[in-house]
Amino acid sequence: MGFFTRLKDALKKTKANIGKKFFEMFKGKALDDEFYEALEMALITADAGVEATDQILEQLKWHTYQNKIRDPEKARDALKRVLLEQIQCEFPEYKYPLVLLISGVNGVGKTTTIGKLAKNFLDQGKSVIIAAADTFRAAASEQLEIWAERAGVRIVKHTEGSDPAAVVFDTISSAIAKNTDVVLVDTAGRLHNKKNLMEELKKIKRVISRTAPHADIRNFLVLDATMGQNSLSQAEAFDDDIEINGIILTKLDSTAKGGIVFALITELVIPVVYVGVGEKIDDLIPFDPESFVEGIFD
Ligand SMILES: Nc1nc2c(ncn2[C@@H]2O[C@H](COP(=O)(O)OP(=O)(O)OP(=O)(O)O)[C@@H](O)[C@H]2O)c(=O)[nH]1
Ligand SMILES: [Mg+2]
Repeated sequence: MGFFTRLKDALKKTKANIGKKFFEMFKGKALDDEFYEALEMALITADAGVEATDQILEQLKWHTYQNKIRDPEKARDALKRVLLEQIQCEFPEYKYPLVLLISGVNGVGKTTTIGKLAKNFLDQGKSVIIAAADTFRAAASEQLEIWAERAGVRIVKHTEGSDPAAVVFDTISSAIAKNTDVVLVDTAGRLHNKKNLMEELKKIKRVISRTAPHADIRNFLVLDATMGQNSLSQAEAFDDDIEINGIILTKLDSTAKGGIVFALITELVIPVVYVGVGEKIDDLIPFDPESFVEGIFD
């Protein structure tokens, strides 16, 4: 199955929520206040957030006015264009060696995503090593080890309770020695308001830049799409502390509120890089704005 079909599948719930409303709205009615109210409601209930919703409405009004669109059928295409414009973001051009630091609050899907990323890079012919820098609990590195085995990549782990920055140091040293292309760093789930845990993450980040100064280093934040608007404050806090370059939005398949993508990109101005569309190793796809917009329409 191609990326688009899988994204479309994952967006079924969101589409049932938002797409159906779009369909009703565009059925032969006029582009009046009632129409715009219905659009506003559709976007807000899909968690697109007030800011993105306001901008989308304004853009659509402007667009239909400029192009003298009065027919709701034609407004549908205009809305597609406006929605697409709202979530434009470029997929990063990676350079190798590449280090991806993966962080996020508890249970959002960091470890699973690392497994999927490992497979993804392997499929592109890259060599991969994983740093088990969630030393908080023993089960964490065991879980990661299963993913590493599944993907068929190396993993560096220390004992429970050891310094995660030391795991990262060892992993990068091994990557340098073996000329490995990609280092994936799994970290413990942490609440963004826990100062000491955020300090630990900053330390990991410092160790990465010190030990891999010539690498392409990216800090990706994993957010759980089912958490809706809560993920915005998480992202802001992580961004303040470690400067986030990209978002991985997981569990898009488990929510009807995929509209969160609009809120994230509009309010944070951080690109969404990948979306998680299931629990299996191939269920991670590069974010493509066009497929996303197509996926929520009928
Ligand atoms: N449906 C669905 N489930 C997902 C996705 N990504 C992760 N999960 C599930 O989310 C749960 C938590 O995943 P983990 O990878 O353990 O999350 P984590 O962020 O590493 O958790 P901690 O290390 O405890 O902070 C697991 O049951 C995963 O299978 C996804 O894209 N879709
Ligand atoms: Mg984990």
